[in-house]
Amino acid sequence: MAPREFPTNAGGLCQKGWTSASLLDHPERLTTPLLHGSPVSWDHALDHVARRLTGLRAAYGPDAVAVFGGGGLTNEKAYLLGKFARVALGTSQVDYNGRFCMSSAAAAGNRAFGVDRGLPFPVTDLDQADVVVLAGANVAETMPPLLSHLHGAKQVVIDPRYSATARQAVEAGGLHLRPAPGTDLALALGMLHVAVAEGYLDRSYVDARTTGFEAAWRAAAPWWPERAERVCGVSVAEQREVVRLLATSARRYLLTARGVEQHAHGVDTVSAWINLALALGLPGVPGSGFGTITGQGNGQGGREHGQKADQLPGYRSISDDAAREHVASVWGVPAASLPGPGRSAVELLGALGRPDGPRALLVFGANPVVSAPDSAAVARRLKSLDLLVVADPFPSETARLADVVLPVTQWAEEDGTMTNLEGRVLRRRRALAPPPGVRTDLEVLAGLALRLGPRPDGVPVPADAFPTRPEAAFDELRRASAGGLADYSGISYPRLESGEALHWPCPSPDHPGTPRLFTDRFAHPDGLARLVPVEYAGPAESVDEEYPLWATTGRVLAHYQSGAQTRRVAELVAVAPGSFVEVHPDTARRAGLSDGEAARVVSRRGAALAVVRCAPEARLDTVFLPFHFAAEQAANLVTNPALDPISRMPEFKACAVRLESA
Ligand SMILES: Nc1nc2c(c(=O)[nH]1)N[C@H]1C(S)=C(S)[C@@H](COP(=O)(O)OP(=O)(O)OC[C@H]3O[C@@H](n4cnc5c(=O)[nH]c(N)nc54)[C@H](O)[C@@H]3O)O[C@H]1N2
Ligand SMILES: Nc1nc2c(c(=O)[nH]1)N[C@H]1C(S)=C(S)[C@@H](COP(=O)(O)OP(=O)(O)OC[C@H]3O[C@@H](n4cnc5c(=O)[nH]c(N)nc54)[C@H](O)[C@@H]3O)O[C@H]1N2
Ligand SMILES: [Mo]
Repeated sequence: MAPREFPTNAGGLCQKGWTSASLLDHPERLTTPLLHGSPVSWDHALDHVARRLTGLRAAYGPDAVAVFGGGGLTNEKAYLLGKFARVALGTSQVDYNGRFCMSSAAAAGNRAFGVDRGLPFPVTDLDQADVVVLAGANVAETMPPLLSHLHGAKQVVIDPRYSATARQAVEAGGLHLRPAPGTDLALALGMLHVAVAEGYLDRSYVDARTTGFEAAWRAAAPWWPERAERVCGVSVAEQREVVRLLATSARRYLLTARGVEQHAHGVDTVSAWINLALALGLPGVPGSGFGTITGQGNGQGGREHGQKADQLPGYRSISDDAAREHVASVWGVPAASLPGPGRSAVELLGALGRPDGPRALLVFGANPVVSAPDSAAVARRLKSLDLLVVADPFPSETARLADVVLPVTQWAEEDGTMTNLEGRVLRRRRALAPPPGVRTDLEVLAGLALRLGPRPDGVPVPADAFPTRPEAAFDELRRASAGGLADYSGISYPRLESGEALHWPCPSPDHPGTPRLFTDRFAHPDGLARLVPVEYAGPAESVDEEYPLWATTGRVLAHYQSGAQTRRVAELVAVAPGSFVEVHPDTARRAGLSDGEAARVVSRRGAALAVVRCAPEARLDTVFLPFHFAAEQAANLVTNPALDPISRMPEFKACAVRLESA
């Protein structure tokens, strides 16, 4: 399908898309492997890595070697990376940066609906919406093509900042609700209270399609909207107005993103919003719905194929015996040889180099020195490793700490598939020849597997276990996913190339795929969605005299993620040259600062440098920092590595800080 006909973004590309072509022949592009900073041949580099890995494995056992993947990797890479960890290395220690990204929405979606797919409906359904509530989603900057699907709707934006999304909503006659960071759970409880107290509960939907309402209501009953207002700062009138809009409009949607999730209680917070959606009868009803906006290039597919510590392909659990049997049979190894669940991303990074932790780390598609919380501690742990290997097209901050850097291809230079927020599998075609000297991630994995030799435990690894042809990897992924929640077995390269729009589950070659989930039943065995009772707890740390302000972090239009790529594009750097701290002018003045001055944002972990950007619409108690910048400007020098107990997602969106003049 020509990009222009593509329905999700109607051929639209954001600024990053237009300029990313300049990264393909960028002067800083890595084109030769590096060993301790010096260029070496591929054979030399891979031999060295394999020798060190086998040595560490022999001395300390397979869990001494860890793997860190990325949600930007294609499905084929994510699949083979997880398999490489479990089969070639035999380690349980594999996780990925998607843990930072959507894991709280995934966990809440699984427990409410029995399956986790960002949008259980095509994004074009939003075109007909009467009202769309966006909680913690700054789509005007993070997914601009989505805005074109919202133009017909009244928009309600729930965000502590007056974000670009909030601004365009208000200018179009919509609403902006401004809770303090980390207090959405109280707000959602207050709004559920309003829904029930004011007679908006959709009783027939709740009875027919859900279970758990009574317990969820018992938890929300003490949350009079006045009490919610005291905690989150959103007025009773605004709570009532939004509940009324959601309850009385014909076509209504509630969408969440990272602002709701990246908290120490992110899963319960997403659940609180889902409870409200269920009480009002949104999910699985044509013309209405609940959804989560995905993030990374392959945010959805990246979490389905087994690069997550607790998962096997097809969105299976690594602790489930039947799942282990199935996947082991596809892999040609005994199920008992598959390791159990490993450490989650932040815990894995925190364990590196500790006596009980991994001594070597292989990184594919992540830049945790910039993107992980409490990043100074992460850099220290990486430096304490016996061996750090980074595969990347660019010398990222993480690659700069590596013993061995492996130069790999990037998006336009290779074939593969990605799965978008609608669960739709997209074929990505090679458009350009890679620079001489670089290899694909699949070639790197195959080259390492070959050199690792037999496993110490004698488990034979099939000779063709690591195909380098993306289609061969995909065909194996299809078999591994067959029968799982994310069943790709009916999806093939020829079907995708013929232009079919295929959304998983697609269990057979003649199955049309599933653009809309939940229309008849939810994915739990009884077909019912679950409301989950949730309690408000608030951020993991508190503000006090020393650290009187909340800092929240996020994105700007011009930069992508850790900035490893976008900070190298001159046009983007011209637009957004460095970090800033968005702050109310009175709050800045109280700290002795004014617009344009250099500030230090100090937390209990460390300090980041940022230029003051005064925003009269900001909350007095909250500042915002983008996380795209590195070195002394890195927002993650201040963030709190506190984890959600279920998803193990870190609290990027709320930590206590003070401002100082720099
Ligand atoms: N330009 C650009 N686009 C991107 C990316 C990028 O780096 N740059 N990254 C991609 C990726 S991986 C992702 S995950 C997505 C993320 O997409 P979004 O989730 O839209 O992006 P964020 O800026 O992280 O967070 C969204 C908003 O949450 C708000 N927020 C903070 N705390 C709270 C809270 O407690 N409650 C509520 N309701 N809101 C809160 C922030 O103020 C922010 O405006 O974007 C994707 N698109
Ligand atoms: N404070 C704060 N921190 C955050 C967030 C936040 O909102 N606030 N958001 C979090 C979120 S949602 C996310 S998704 C993470 C993402 O953060 P990161 O893990 O840092 O993600 P990227 O910057 O995309 O890093 C990807 C790296 O992989 C390289 N790369 C690109 N394509 C390929 C490939 O095909 N193969 C290989 N081997 N390498 C490739 C890139 O050059 C880059 O160096 O950051 C998280 N960190
Ligand atoms: Mo993300």
